[in-house]
Amino acid sequence: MTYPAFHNLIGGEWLPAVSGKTILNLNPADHSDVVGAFPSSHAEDVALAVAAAKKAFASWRLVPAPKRAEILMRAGILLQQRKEQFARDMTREMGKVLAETRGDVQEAIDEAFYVAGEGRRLFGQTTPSELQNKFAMSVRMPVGVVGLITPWNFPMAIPSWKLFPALVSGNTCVIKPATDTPLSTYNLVQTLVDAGLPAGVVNIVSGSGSAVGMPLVEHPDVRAISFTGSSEVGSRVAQRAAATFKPVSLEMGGKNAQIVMDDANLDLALDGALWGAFGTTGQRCTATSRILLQKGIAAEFTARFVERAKKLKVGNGLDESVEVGPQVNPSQIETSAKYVEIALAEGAKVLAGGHALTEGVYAHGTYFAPTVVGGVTRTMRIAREEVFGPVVSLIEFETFEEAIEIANSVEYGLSASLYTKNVNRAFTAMRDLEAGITYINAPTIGAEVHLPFGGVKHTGNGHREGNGAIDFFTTWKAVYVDYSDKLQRAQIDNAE
Ligand code: UN1
Repeated sequence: MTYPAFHNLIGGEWLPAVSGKTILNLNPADHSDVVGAFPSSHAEDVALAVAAAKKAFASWRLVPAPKRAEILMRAGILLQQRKEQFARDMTREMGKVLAETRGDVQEAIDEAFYVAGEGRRLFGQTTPSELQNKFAMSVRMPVGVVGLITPWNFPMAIPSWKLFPALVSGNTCVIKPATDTPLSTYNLVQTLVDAGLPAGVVNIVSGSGSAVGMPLVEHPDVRAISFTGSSEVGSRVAQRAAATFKPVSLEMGGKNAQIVMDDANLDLALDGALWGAFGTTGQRCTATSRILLQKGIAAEFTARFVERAKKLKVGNGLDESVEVGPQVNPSQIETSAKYVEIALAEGAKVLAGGHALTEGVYAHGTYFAPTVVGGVTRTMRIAREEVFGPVVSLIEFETFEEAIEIANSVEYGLSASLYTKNVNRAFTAMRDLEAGITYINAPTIGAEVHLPFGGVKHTGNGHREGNGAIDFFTTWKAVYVDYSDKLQRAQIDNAE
């Protein structure tokens, strides 16, 4: 079988890894389908890319921000034209269904148009000086070369969340795509190049986290790191980056809860739970991983939810009738299976699924049946640890206060949702749920690009993507202009 070979993008040139080695990108729906060979890069490739980015920074930082933004605007228009092809490429390399990969490309388009507008809005402040005939202001400056490390579950949207705000702010970038899904990053960056991005402004280095990610984190000429991935790896990234005082933006795990109150619109709550738990095969940081059910509706909700979960059509995401695609790779299947086992050992019950699908049309892919685990209590591991697969736990509660307490009892805090018709409870939940994103009468997934995206506790370290990313990718400079023509000493000459 023949398949294309892709190279790293360094200083505007497509180059193989210095090692000459490659990693195969396989279709998770059918492992005999090879999407392409991508470079297996190492520290020496990272060094070349960082040097190219450093060189390009000298001129890119001087391009007026509205002009930088025009390139993003053109890239957004090109992405619209290429949406269908890029969605198909993404389904082939990542597995999620076409409707969702179209959504992923759409999120990059939305981000392009949103951030392009920011090119004329990189506002600073002006403020009175304490001295006469002196002017004071603050100006946003780019930070320099930034390193971007992105995950496989949103292979175009998440790179766009990082690349576009970094670029409009005047930074140059080295991006390491996830090993499972490099093609979508290539498609995105090729689009930026076609839109007029100068050589060296964005560089791609493909390879594993240890061989490429860590050298990028440790490189002395990289001024900031933006990482999306697991909390375990994020913690290592932050510790390594601390050695060179790099700011790090971390977006990590979740254990998101949907709370359903007795007074909720049950049909709506069921639709939301099904989409939140099994959309993207459960492989979103925002996925619904716990459904908290008030006693009065628990039995009916459980029966109807289980019935619908069992009916979901699992298969190749390129088939438009399929609702749930494969998991991205065998190790994700192992994690799902492991958590089912742990849940059973702790006394929970599998109400639907609970196993990999390996027969017939599933034989060549990595499929896991949509899984509902019932009888879960808040202390079980399945109720506290991130699974990142199509596995959801049902937990029952008596009172609203108890529901909030259970929702908040995990170490993560990305997304949370409450279904109720009671406005007082809705506002209490908006205040008290420990989550960076909170939904009322909507599922835990579906954040829009122009709001802050990120979480509290072990989900993040305080930074936000979306509305907030430019704060990370710029640094403030305070500027004073004295037009008095004499030495004026602050805190001294103007003192009483
Ligand atoms: C992620 O789960 O990694 O809010 C990102 C959402 C999407 C982004 C998810 N817009 O579900």
